[in-house]
Amino acid sequence: MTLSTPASPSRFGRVHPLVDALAERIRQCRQTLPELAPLAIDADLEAISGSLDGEELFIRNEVHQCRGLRKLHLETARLGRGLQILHCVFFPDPRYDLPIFGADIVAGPAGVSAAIADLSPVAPSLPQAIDTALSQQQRPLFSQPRELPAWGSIFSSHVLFVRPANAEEEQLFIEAVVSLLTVLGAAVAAGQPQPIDDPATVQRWQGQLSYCRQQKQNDKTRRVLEKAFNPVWADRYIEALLFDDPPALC
Ligand code: BLA
Repeated sequence: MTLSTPASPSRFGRVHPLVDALAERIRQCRQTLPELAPLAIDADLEAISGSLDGEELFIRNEVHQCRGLRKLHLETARLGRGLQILHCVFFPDPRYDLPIFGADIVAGPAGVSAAIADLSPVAPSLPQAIDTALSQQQRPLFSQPRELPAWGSIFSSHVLFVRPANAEEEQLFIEAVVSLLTVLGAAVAAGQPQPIDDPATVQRWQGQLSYCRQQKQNDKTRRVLEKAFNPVWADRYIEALLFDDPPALC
C-alpha cells in the first residue's frame, strides 16, 4: 500500500453516520473543557491516507489537552474492507481524581458490530461523585448487549457495550456518551490537583499504565492495523499514539 500525508482533512471520505455524529458530539463536549489546547503530534501520525486493494484508507487524529486531562485523543478511521472506526480516549492528569473516558465504535458493511463507552477507574473504584452520578442515570436498554473480553476488567460496572440494532439505538448510544462526558465535564470543572508525589497521584498513574497495558491485549485492534498498514507501523501506532504509557511523574 501507499502512505501519504494529505494537505487537508477535507480530502478524507465520509464515515458511517454513527461515527460522524458521535465524533461531532464529542467535539462539542470537548469544546466546553477548561483551558483546552491542541497537542502537537508527529505529522505522520496526525493524518494518514493510503489505499489497500484499491480501497481508500484514512486515519484522522485530533489530540488536545485541558486542565485535568493530559491527553484527549479522538480518531476517526476507515481501514479497509469497509471497516470504519471511532476511537476516543481522554486520559486524566494523574494529579486529578478523574477516571479515563473511553469510547470505541466499529462499523463494517453489515452495520455497527461494536459500540462501547465508559468512564473507567484508575484506582480501586471510581471517584464517589462520579459513581453516584452514573448510578442515578437511567441505563438505556439495547436489544443486543455484548459480553466483554477478559481484558475488559479495566472497565467500570457502568460500561456500555452493545451492538446497536437500528438508528434509534445508535441515537441512544450517542446520548449515553454525551451523559458520560457531561458527568466527566462536571468533575473536571470541580477538580483540584493533588501533589505529584501524593500516594493517590502515584496510584492513579499506575492505574493509567495498567489501563493501557490491558487495552493493548485487544488483538482485534492490532490485527486490523497490521493488515491495513504493516506490523512495524501498527506497533508504533499503538505504542506511541493509541496507548502510550503515561509520562513519568516529575
Ligand atoms: C473490538 N476493535 C474491536 C474490533 C475491531 C477493533 C476490529 C472487533 C469488532 C467487534 O468485536 O465487533 C478495531 N478499534 C479498532 C481499531 C482501533 C480501535 C483498529 O479503536 C483504532 C485504530 N477499544 C479501544 C477503546 C475501547 C475499545 C478505547 O480502542 C474502549 C473504551 C474497546 N474494542 C473494544 C472492545 C472490543 C473492541 C471491548 C471487543 C473485543 C472483543 O470482543 O474481543
